[in-house]
Amino acid sequence: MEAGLPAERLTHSGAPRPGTGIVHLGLGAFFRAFGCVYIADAMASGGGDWGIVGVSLRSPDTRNALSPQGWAYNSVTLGPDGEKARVIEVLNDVLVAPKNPEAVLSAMADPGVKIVTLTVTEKGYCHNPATGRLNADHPDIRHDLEDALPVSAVGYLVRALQRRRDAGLAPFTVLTCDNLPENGKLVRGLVLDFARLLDPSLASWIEAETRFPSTMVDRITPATTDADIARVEELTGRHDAAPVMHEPFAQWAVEDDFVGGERPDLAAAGAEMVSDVTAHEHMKLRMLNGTHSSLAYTGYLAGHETIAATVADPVYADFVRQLWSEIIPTVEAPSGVSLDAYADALFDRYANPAVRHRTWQIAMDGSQKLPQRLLGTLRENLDAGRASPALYLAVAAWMRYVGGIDEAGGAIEVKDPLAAHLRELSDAADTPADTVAALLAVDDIFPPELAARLQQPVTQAAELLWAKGARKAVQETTA
Ligand code: CS2
Repeated sequence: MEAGLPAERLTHSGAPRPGTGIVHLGLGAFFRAFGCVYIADAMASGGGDWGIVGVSLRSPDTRNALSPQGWAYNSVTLGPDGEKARVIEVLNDVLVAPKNPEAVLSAMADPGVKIVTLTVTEKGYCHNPATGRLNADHPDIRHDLEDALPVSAVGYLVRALQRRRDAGLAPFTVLTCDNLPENGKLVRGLVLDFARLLDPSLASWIEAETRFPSTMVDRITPATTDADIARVEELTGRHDAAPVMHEPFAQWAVEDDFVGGERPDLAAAGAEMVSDVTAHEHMKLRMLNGTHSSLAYTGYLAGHETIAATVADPVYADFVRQLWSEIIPTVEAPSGVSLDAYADALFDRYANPAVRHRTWQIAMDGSQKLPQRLLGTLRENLDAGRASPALYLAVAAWMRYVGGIDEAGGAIEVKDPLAAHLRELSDAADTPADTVAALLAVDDIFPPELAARLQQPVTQAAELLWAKGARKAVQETTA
């Protein structure tokens, strides 16, 4: 490219657009780097009208960036030896829910739409992370029970299913792609909880007619930065206002349980269609997300900016291996998978220096992540009488992190729906033991019976962490 000349803008190629078969709620970078790519591949090989209408539940930024590009964007693979860009043209439109909830509901109630996919993050389900049940006191849920134009994902699902039932249409399949255990079952429970409060006959119809397959999704996708946008422009010669950046690896295991069997040919795109995804989900949530969060809190406190930088520190490389040795005894391997080989592959993925995945990004929303990433593993180890020093340290590091002050006395920008409450509890505590006691009492995260069993070992880890700092504590815990 000649310096000084503005780059040509990326636009839609003009290839015929498929009809819309999918509405996606929560159009973040992850789904554009993952689900959209699988669905583009599935259509390339098996055809079908599986174009996607994306919905942003909060901000108009993605819509504003993609609209002038005709909804096309680059999916950029961050290989250890270079970047490769591919244009994805699978979006037919992007809607901004708060601006036009009616348009979202009518898209979801369109007879051509067979599937609603979701990536709304853990907190987007408005549930109690400790129990997995709908939080009926959540302000968004209270709003959605009163008002036919919803704001929450669960509200959109139920109100759109209500329209379909009233119009005599079949329901859509609800395909959640968030990192929650048995995510299909979970969202089914939340949808039914909400529908029962709204209209019990609707709940019975949903229960009988709708399908909620569980899925395990995996592709590391750091947030796109301005520097990424500039590099992609250099790489492709065209300006893309919203590329997505991701590692080469991708894995999607999907329960093959769709309304009327209608779905894209995901297997042709490399997805594993299975009858029960629980083993895949447990393995991934505990071994990947569990270590991700552990590295994020302990690594951030030691000043490591990214996961790659964290595991390049030999002390942390040993720590993550120790974590896997504590986690693996609780994981049942999916058939044909070696958990040791899975851990080795994860290490290589973390170490990829081209993926600049910030510890701060992963540290976000810990209150919503801890139960499925760390606490289930800890409970099973406690039941079996197995020691888990590295996992206790990870929980203690989360407690230190949500206190909002780093080891050099600087402020931490803690992003979490419970941030203010956690900070208050932490500020009121004088010692590491007090901090641990106060935070373990938050029963949205820690069921009381588990909290009681965590008290002593997490306090011990916290005392080490407060006294020695994260890096030293990691080192001593691993030795
Ligand atoms: C990460 C995940 O941000 C996080 O909490 O642990 O987004 C992780 O990168 C993906 O689940 C990988 O598939």
